[in-house]
Amino acid sequence: RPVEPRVEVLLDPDWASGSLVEDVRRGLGGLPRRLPPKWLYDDVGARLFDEITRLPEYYPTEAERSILAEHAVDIAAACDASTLVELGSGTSDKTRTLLDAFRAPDRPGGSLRRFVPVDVSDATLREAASMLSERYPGLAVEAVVGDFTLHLGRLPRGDRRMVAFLGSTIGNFYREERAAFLGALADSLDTGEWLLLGTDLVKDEGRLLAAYDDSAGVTERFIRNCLTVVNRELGADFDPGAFSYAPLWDRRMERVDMRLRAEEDQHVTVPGAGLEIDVAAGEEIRVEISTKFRFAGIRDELAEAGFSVTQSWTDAAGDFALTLARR
Ligand code: AVJ
Repeated sequence: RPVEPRVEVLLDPDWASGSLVEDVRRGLGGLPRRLPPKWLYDDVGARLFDEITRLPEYYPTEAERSILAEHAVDIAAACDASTLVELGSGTSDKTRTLLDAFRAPDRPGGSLRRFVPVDVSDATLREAASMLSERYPGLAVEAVVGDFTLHLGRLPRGDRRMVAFLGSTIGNFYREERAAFLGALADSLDTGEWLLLGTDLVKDEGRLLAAYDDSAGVTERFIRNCLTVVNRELGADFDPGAFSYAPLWDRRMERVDMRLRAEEDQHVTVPGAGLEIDVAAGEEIRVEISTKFRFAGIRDELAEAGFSVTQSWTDAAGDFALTLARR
């Protein structure tokens, strides 16, 4: 009989609405207007993102998957972790490749004992957790419903852990946010514990822009969906059709910057946040950035936070990197 997974809930039920109100007040109330990308992922947004990962132009998902397929065994052999923590685990799709390698009976460091998936989506997490405890008998699955920007200090301790942060989600953070996040992550780990970081790499501008401005228009719908989320959750009256999608490659910061541009002057009320704003034609809302990395930068940022890089792997085309680092 499979062991039931343990699920610890660190998010209070009001978290989503509470922190959305703050983000909207601060981000849409001030200039330049901003909305944090975590509000892109309601049910509709999560489905659209899933669609993005299957677009011909969107290479990162497949690139990371191929690195894992090729090198999961090497990664498992290069570290002595007996607990795997995955931040933003979602459906734990790619994780299975890692788990297979870490669970192999002939793994040099011994078979993995525990898996800790962390995600904000309670339902997705429970489903993934029970699927995994059935698939890996003897593996202790201790799921955490939490926000990895808030709850790093409350992850289960003991055993030697490896934290996996995949998908280049770290690219969503601005430079200062990245430093704060990596610093907090380093603080939450003990000496000798591990980080496996997925990062998309700097490449040809044409391919980068195509990946975030696909011909089927899925990315545009995904980005514009944040206005629908604010309308629904906070009773706002954004007219999503009055905004156009304006992605750009910021050469200096080496990031794709996804923005919505107002096509006409508009007055918007957001009752749930006690906010009224005038958005002038041409004004932009910054919704998401996707930073692209270089090896030297990854190494330096990790070092600054207190990690030293052990090894990196890329896909055959050199599009994406997985970096193993030690606290
Ligand atoms: C989930 C943050 C990795 O930046 O590539 C994809 C999100 N946004 N297309 C990325 C995203 C638009 C994605 N991450």
